[in-house]
Formats: sequence, C-alpha cells, structure tokens
Amino acid sequence: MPDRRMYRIAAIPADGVGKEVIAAGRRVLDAMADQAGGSTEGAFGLEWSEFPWGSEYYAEHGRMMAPDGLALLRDFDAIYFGAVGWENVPDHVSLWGLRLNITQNFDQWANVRPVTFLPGIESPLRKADRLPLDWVVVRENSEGEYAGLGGRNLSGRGPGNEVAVQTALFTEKGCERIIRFAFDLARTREVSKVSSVTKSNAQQYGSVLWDDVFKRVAADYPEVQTESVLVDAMSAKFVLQPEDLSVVVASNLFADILSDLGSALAGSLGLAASANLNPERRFPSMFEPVHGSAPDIAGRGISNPVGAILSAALMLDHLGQPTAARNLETAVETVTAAGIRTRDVGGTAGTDEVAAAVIEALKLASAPLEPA
Ligand code: GGG
Repeated sequence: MPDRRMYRIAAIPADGVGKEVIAAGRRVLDAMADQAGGSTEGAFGLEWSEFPWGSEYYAEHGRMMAPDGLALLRDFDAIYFGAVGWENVPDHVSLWGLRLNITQNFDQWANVRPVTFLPGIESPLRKADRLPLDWVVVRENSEGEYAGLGGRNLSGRGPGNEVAVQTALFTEKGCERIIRFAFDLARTREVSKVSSVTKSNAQQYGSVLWDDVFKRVAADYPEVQTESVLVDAMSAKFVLQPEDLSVVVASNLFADILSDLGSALAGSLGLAASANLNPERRFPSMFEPVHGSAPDIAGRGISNPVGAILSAALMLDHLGQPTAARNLETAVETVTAAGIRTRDVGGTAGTDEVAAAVIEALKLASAPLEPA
C-alpha cells in the first residue's frame, strides 16, 4: 500500500459563524481522510493546528493574531479560514489585522471565487431555471484599492476640516500576473472567455493601465474570447446576461463587490467558496468562504456550511487531490438536490445536519482517489 500523503493544515475559524462553518468543514475533511486512508490508492491524512486568532483574541491581547503569527503559518501546506469581524473591533482594524495581514504578506495575489449554481437551490434569476450558469470571479488580491496607501490629516483644524486620501495602486506587474492567471484559467474551461472589468472612463490612470495590459496579454491567448466591460455595466450583465460569462477578472474592490453579487444570484452568500492563492507556492494559500462573520445568526447552529465545504474542495485541488475535490463537490450537489438546506436557502436544516449529510453522500458516491 502506498504511503499516506499527510497535509498540515492551519485552521483559523476567527469570528462569528466562521467558528461553526470551519468546524463543519473540518468534520467533512476528516471523514474524507478516514475514507481515503482505508483505500489502497489516494490515501491522505490531515494534521490540523487550530489558531485562536480573531476578535476575541483581540479583546485579550490587543491584536488580531500573535506577533509571530505569520512565522507560525509559514510552513503549513494550506490555511483554512473562517470569517473576520465583530462589534468589539472596528472592521478596518480586524480586517487588516488578520485576513489582509495574511493575504498581503503571503502574496496570495489571486483570489478565485467561483459562482456556482447548485441543484435544489433557488436563484433570484429566472434564467437560472433554464440555462446552465457557471462563472468564476478572479479577484486581484494584492494591490488596487486594497493597497492601504493614504492617510487622514488636518483634524486639528477643527470639526468638518479633516481630509482623507485613499490611493489605489496598480502596477504593471500586478495587473499582468492576475490577467495571465485569468487567461490560463479560461483555457481550462468549457467556454474560453475572459471578461475584464475596470472603470477606465473615470479612473484614467490605474484602470487604463489595466486595460492596456489586458490588451497586451490577450494577444498571447488568441483562442480565448475577450471583452472589456465597465464595472457598472458588468453589474447589470451579471443580472441580465450571466450566460455570457466564464472568467471575470477585476481589481480587488470591484471583484469583491461583483463576487458578492454573483453569490447572491446563485442563491446565498453562504454558498460561495474562495481560494486566496500564492500561485508560485512560496507561501501557503488560504481557503475561506466568501461570507463574513454574520453576527445576526452566529452561535445558533444555523449558518450555511456549504461555502466553507466548497472552499475545502478548492483546498483539496490545490493540495493535489482533484478527485477528492470533485467527490466533495458532487456530495454537496447531492445534498442540496435532496433538499437538505439551511434557512438562508429556504430549508430548515442546521449547520451540522448539512455537514453530516455531505459525509453520508461521500460514502455513497466517492470515485477512486489519486495515487499518493
Ligand atoms: N471569509 C471572508 C471574510 O471574513 N470577509 C470579511 C470581510 O469583511 N472581508 C472584506 C474583504 O476582504 O474585502
């Protein structure tokens, strides 16, 4: 029997529903590892380390993660992240202190956010009933509007006189690497098309540089269809012509907003998965549901674990277990099709019930796994 491939995973559930959905995702992954461990091929094991960072940690330590947190994470094979944000910490402090601290310092410059329409889930789009819809938002994840450049000044002049500058940073290298990533991804998809999103009529420097790079890179991929669309028009297109989309690439802020719109169109933010990738693999990549900490439902056992479970599938892909990843996606589809759904998507099931149903579906339908 081949050696079992072991993966070291850092879990950071962080805040609110992040704790519930990461616990659910871990249960599913452990069940898969147990299953795979019993087979002669594709055996893998998961060695977890959980870190208690987040807003509760902040209340005790005055910071969102340990001072040597990045060094502690550095050698893991992947990071499985929940959600960040709670009322005791200003949102910009919690986001920059944890999630962005990791994505920026580990150069996780490609944020892949599939928009997946699952069976048994009602979409607010009528078109979804008769057309197969499936696209991926590729978010530039290292610069743009999230460069963190700027400052607040002149508050000393008295009320009403303060000014703030928030500068977006677009580098040619940053634009090129994410645009190439989008084209490479498009080549692997049934419809080879990349839609680039900017606001170059108003943002005459950063967006126009992005558009120029897009045109230059597109010339290297003559077989891939392309379009350049303004972000306002793309918002409308998500609703009115989603069948025309395959890979949508955009800056940090635009893609963040568009991917939330995409998840809502697919039925719920609770369903959406994401991968924050360092494609060169110099640092661990991080996998997390798109949704935030949802304080309104946290702690009640009713949050939707599907986004976290599908993020685990993206993690398995990244770890070199594509068959396990496909099995997990199929199991989720079986469960949603069977009507086992949380309240955000019209069901009555709890977080744990959905996770348990996915584990059952995996037992029934697993394809053989990869050799180790
Ligand atoms: N799991 C994703 C998450 O926790 N998001 C919190 C959030 O506020 N994110 C904003 C952003 O990353 O742009």
